[in-house]
Amino acid sequence: MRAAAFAFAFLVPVAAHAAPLQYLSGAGTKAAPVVWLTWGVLLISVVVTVVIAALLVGAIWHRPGLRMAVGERSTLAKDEGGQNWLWIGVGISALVLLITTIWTVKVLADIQAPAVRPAATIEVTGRQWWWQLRYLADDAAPGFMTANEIHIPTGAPVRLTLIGGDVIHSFWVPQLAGKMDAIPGQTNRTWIEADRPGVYTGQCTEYCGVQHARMLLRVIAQSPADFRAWRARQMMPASSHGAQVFLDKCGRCHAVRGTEAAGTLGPDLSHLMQRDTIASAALPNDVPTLARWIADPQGAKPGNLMPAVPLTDRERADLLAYLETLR
Ligand code: HEC
Ligand SMILES: [Cu+2]
Repeated sequence: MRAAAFAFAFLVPVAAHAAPLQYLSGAGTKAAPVVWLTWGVLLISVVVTVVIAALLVGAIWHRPGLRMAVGERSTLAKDEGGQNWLWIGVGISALVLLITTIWTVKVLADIQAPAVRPAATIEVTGRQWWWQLRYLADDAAPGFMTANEIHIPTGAPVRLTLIGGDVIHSFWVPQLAGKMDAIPGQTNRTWIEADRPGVYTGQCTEYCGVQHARMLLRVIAQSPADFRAWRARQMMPASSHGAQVFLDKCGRCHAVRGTEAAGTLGPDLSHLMQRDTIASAALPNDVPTLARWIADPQGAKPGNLMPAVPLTDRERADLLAYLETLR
């Protein structure tokens, strides 16, 4: 019992802290009631388990059959109080279940829709094996595309519409919101909100092929001013220096705004260098990693849908220099 209490008091928070996908702590108005519910149900479950274990041990100990087994004569008589105890047990169980059910339904209803108008709407398309992001145009800014790193302003809800681009994926950022599937041919709506700046890691939670495990995403919550600045930078046309190689070799799958490269099979690269990671948060975004990625995408993330494109040394160098300008 002491050991269990110790585990609860210390190990659970430690584990929650070390894990990249934390679900025992939240960071926003949507997450808060869910986290309370999680801890509440966890606690109730522990209490129920302990009570049942104690009753079971007590029952085994006091059972006449046990004494019989150790040599006494059976004293098993008609157990008069038994029926009452049965009903008390059923009543308590039903009450506990009812409380958790009502609590769950209430939380689901509370987080159904944001209380105020969302600050932005983002169409999130799950693809093998990355996330395509389309910020929809609103009064504040025109729309644009990006990938894998969802920037949001703090303290305001952000509406997400989820689509499956090829197979079924599932969107989950545990510190901000529960899971929701991204299904081809269907649009699911959810929302997220973060109350403090930070990077919240998410993960695809519906098995979707060989690189499912490396289909992460990151929600980057920024102060509203930082978010506006980021969004403004997204609107700048991408520099076109050295773009010819890119257009020839990569443009059928990747888009760079303001150029003829308009492919959609791979992530939009207009402001590639503004992302901290590539390949759905599987790799850091720096020049050596980009060079390795372009030379051997299959070595870096086996099975992903980008082929190695044959390039001369000169083309490779120009291409990398060009990618570095995509800020
Ligand atoms: C046949 C289509 C195709 C071609 C051609 C292609 N790519 Fe890709 N590329 C992809 C796909 C698909 C991904 C996403 C891989 C993943 O994360 O699973 C990707 C990912 C990337 C990424 C990581 C972007 C991010 O934010 O995660 C970079 C950088 C990139 N490609 C650069 C290039 C360059 C440079 C070329 C030309 C030499 C090129 N690609 C050619 C399909 C392609
Ligand atoms: Cu997936």
